[in-house]
Amino acid sequence: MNFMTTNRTFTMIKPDAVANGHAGKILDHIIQAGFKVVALKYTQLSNEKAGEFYGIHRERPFFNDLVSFMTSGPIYAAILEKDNAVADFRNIIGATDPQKAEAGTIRNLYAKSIDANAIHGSDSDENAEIEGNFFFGADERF
Ligand code: 3AN
Repeated sequence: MNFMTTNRTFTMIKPDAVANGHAGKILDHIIQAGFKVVALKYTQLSNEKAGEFYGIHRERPFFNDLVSFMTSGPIYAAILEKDNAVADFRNIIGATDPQKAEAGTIRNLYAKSIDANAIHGSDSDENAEIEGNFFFGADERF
């Protein structure tokens, strides 16, 4: 097991949350929950990059909508550090469908729908490392 990755996760504050002016509050929520921001980037995904990032969902009916949505405006991408980062972060963002997200979670507070759901969080240590490397070069993450 790699010590560095077990304590890290990857997130994107999605275009809906950025467009609605929620990025600052969401970042503060994350920091207040005990996560340290170890890499941060404001960027907009191309169709190609979004398709690659969500490649696992390519055959799903919502794939095209997901790519259009994720390329519709700028996002914040970040690598976060905390003990038990992946699971703890999934807990503070809440369920994929904001209607099902527990009160006080980021999706409950800031998301409107299952596609425009404000935030992404890696679902495993392995994906956290892949996704972090996808957005950040070796000189941008420490
Ligand atoms: P999560 O982001 O909670 O890990 P995933 O990885 O299953 O969820 O799905 C990736 C993204 O695809 C979600 N964040 C959401 O934007 C979108 N998505 C997932 N399931 C659906 C669905 N049934 N309908 C529309 N969009 C979906």
